[in-house]
Amino acid sequence: PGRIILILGDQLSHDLPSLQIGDPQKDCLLMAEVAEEASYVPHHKKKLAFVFSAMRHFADELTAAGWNLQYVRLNDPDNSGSLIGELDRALEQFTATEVLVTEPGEYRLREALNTWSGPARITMLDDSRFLASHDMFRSWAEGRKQLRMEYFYRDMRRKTGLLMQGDAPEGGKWNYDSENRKPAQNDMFMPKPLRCDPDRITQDVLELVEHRFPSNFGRLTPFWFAVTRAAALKALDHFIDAALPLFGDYQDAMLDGEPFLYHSLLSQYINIGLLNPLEVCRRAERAYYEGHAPLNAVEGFIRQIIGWREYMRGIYWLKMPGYTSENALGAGRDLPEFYWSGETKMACMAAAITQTRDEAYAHHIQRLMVTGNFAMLAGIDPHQVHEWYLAVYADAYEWVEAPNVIGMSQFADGGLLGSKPYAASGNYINKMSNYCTTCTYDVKQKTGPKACPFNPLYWDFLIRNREKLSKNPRLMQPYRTWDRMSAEKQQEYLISAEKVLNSL
Ligand code: FAD
Ligand code: DLZ
Ligand code: SF4
Repeated sequence: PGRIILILGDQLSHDLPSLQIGDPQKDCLLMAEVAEEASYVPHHKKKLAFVFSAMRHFADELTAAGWNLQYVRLNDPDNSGSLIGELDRALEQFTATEVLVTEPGEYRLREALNTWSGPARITMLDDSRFLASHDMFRSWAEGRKQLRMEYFYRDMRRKTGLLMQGDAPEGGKWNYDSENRKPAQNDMFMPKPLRCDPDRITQDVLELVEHRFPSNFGRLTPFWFAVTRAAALKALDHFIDAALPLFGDYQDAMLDGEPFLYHSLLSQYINIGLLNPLEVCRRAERAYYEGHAPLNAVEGFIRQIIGWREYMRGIYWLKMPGYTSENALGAGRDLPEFYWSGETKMACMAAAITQTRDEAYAHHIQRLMVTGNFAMLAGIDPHQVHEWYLAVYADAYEWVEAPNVIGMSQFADGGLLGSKPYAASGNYINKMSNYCTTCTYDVKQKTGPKACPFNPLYWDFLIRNREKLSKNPRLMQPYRTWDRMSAEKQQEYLISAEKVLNSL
């Protein structure tokens, strides 16, 4: 008897370890669309359609390649609703003594498989699509007083040889971020992301999602994501040609009406398995050596993938379980309703949220410095913030989302991931975007009913958390500034902040 090879919805890679060692003559593949995965958070409609359509296309490719594959659709009458249930059901049909699975990306699912008491032995394989294994990350982290991405990143550069000249980094520096902070202008020529037309399979899935999840967040159509590896490769080529050269310069910029700027929009394809992260980096590196894109762009892009992305995964597995309920600052306010409706007079927030609703996408600085920054300043319960991010983005899986939200954006892990909270007043948003020019609020006003809400909230946040944050060397300066303010000015800030908070 052969084995059952379970393939999860974000394991759509032909070089997946379990497929590499599987035997198409003997083994049976199992893929299942299940209610449990589709609703552990109320996923954005576009995300659901993306996952199901990509799963169906991948299943067809595997069948065409000669595999014996059992595919369970969400609406199949016998669908048990969970991956474990589908595994049990498959084992009733096939006599198999072994189940093979590539390690799931999320702790929840790994636990469910590890504690499964079904009639076969489970073999779990390391996910070779990541550069750093759990052991490697753990031994890197052990014995360090502080974990900092930059040092981990350098090791990943050495390990991959990306942008290396022998032992030295290309160009003499490891990091060219200081060149990557230009604000964008409205009259710039903007590349548009590659749009794919939905085929028959995708159209079926769109109907399914509309029918089964009518009240989930997000606009389902127009739906233009790539859902096959071939199309995702085209999206990669398009990004390299059209946007990579200016990716670095405008990486931190935000512009009203331009949701994508020079970003790659590749995260959902990488995370679901259609593109391999290392192949994406090699492609970008080639563009540098061919003289198509400058070093600051290519280094910055590669750092996000072999640096941040891998680092986030390492932190996740180091700290789970428990990481998603961390709340170092004791924040407890409910997530405001406008995170779902977009109905707020704050122009920057409205732009980030409506774009998230329409595209299941926002770029990094919007996630970090607009919606994330606001939630932290307002003292929103980090677990609710985490669940929102996990639901609304097409690229969101807990292993990468949680460290970004709990750690980087909310400082809820108390500084494990970042050396200081990413807290900023309206001034930062004004510098990096043009949102303030059309906003009801005035970014220059510090207090009072017309003042940009980020301004009083910034100070209120620092004062609210003074005991926990004032010893942070990187926050000495703002606390000194506060202490030099007149008592009257301080009072105005706190009263304005209270009014903002009461209105949420
Ligand atoms: P680009 O700007 O083109 O970057 C290139 C690639 O680098 C991305 O495709 C991605 O693979 C990688 N990358 C960049 N930054 C990060 C990062 N901080 N962590 C991990 N990978 C990174 N990314 C996710 O993939 N899933 C998430 O659920 C997610 N949630 C986030 C939540 C918050 C609060 C924040 C601040 C960031 C989050 N990120 C997440 C990271 C980042 O915002 C997205 O990876 C990026 O916006 C995806 O768009 P892009 O492909 O156009 O990225
Ligand atoms: C995200 C997702 C969704 C929406 N649906 C499914 C599904 O029906 N079947 C499946 O196998 N996987 C799905 N996924 C992806 C899983 O949630 C993902 O594999 C785990 O969270 C581990 O990262
Ligand atoms: Fe956002 Fe404040 Fe600028 Fe309005 S004024 S767009 S709320 S930063």
